Amino acid sequence: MSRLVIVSNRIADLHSTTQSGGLAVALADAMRKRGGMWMGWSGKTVRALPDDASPHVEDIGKVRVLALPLPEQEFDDYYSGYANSVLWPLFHYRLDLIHYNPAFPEAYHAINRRFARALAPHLREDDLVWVQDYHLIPVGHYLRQLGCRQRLGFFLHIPFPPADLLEASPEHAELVETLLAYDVAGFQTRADVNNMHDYLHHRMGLVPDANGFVESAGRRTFIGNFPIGIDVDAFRKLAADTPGDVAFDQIRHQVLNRKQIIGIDRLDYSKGLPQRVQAIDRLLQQHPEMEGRFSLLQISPPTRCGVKAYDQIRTELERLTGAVNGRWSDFNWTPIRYIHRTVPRDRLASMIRVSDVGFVTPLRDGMNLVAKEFVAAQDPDDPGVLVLSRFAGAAEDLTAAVIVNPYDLDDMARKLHDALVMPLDERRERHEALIEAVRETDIASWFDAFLARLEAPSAHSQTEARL
Ligand code: ADQ
Repeated sequence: MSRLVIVSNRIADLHSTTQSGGLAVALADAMRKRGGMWMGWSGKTVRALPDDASPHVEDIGKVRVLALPLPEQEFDDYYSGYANSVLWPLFHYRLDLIHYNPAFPEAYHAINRRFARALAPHLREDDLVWVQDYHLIPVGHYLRQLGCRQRLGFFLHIPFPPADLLEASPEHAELVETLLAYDVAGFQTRADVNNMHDYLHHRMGLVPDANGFVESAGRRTFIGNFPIGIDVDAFRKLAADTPGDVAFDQIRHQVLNRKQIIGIDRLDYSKGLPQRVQAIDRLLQQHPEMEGRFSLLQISPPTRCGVKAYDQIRTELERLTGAVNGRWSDFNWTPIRYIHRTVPRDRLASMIRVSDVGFVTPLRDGMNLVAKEFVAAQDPDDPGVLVLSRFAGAAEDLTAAVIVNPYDLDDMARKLHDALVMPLDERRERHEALIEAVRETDIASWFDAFLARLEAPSAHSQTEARL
């Protein structure tokens, strides 16, 4: 078995199993079992650093960790700058929120070059290298420049936008070209793959063959979708254990005949949080009889603080929540409970299980693991209802959810009402189809399918085959 080398901006904590992010935990588990090498930013920035700085090397169990410190200013321009103020809004179709500065792409490339230079001397000939996400798109290209002939794969966790939008970036051509340095370029959904194909075809004259390969500069790159998922049984187990105070809250809701809607998202403008709060307001306007009959529990930890668009979305959400609560609350009921911090995973899972509706309404999302966590956590005998935005990648496979358009408040309010009063038979029927889909696209199948593709001989580039 070839050694697997993961490259990501952050390295998951391989010592601990109590982290908050589902994906980081799942990847760390897989690496602990399989063994391999993991390279990422060390979490530390320093004033100045030579271009060929070496990473700190540490063996944790079967995993060799390469932790790279990065220079302060360059890191800021790469991370808060290009990655999160240019690529994130651009790839989430939000051209209006792009904040561009020519220093950003420069730093982005400098950091990607640093990653490649620091990694190359540690690679073995038959390693499988798997680069994660939008922070590190050009790493593969720089590894190739250094003469690396290993099989290289890349997975994009966020959406890939249509060509017309991508072209708003001055660097669109080189971003796509650097993706073609990999043997496998993986995306979340069929829609993302179509967008990539469309760009290749209409902007570069490259047409993928019937097996999904595109050939450019003597290299064949497989382009395909690998929908990410969760560890269904682990999450289900986590959810089944209800802490006393969560159970008490559930009983209180039952006694008062009150349903609980739950929303869980980083406080990000892509998640459609203001629209969600406005939909609650619209529901109460359309159905005054629902006053006191439900509440929304919104859990949104802070994220990317210091980036202007994130500070703005926080202010907007707090203003809207205050306004809607002020308008509808009574002395013994508030329609929205809002928690602005990270919640331990076991607690989060049990809060999801005791909820009647999962309200997942991103304006655009690569996949959205919360939608899958909601399905996994439900009691199959008395399951809650998933209300899901059509613009979440998860909607491609979770077609048995109640699908909404987050830009259409009337549609959201109407369907949220349907979800709150949905009869048990229909809830069970939908849940059966949903849990099947969530199992089919779980984290193990994502991991295995990507690696199988990367290992497949057909994924080898012609250049490599000739050498
Ligand atoms: P995210 O944008 O972070 O991920 P998501 O897929 O929903 O979005 O994953 C968030 C994870 O964090 C979930 O496991 C959730 O339970 C957890 N989480 C959220 N709020 C929390 C809180 N308050 N406390 C504790 N845990 C919390 C990116 C892409 C997604 C893609 C994933 C994986 O934007 O589209 O699905 O990567 O590829």
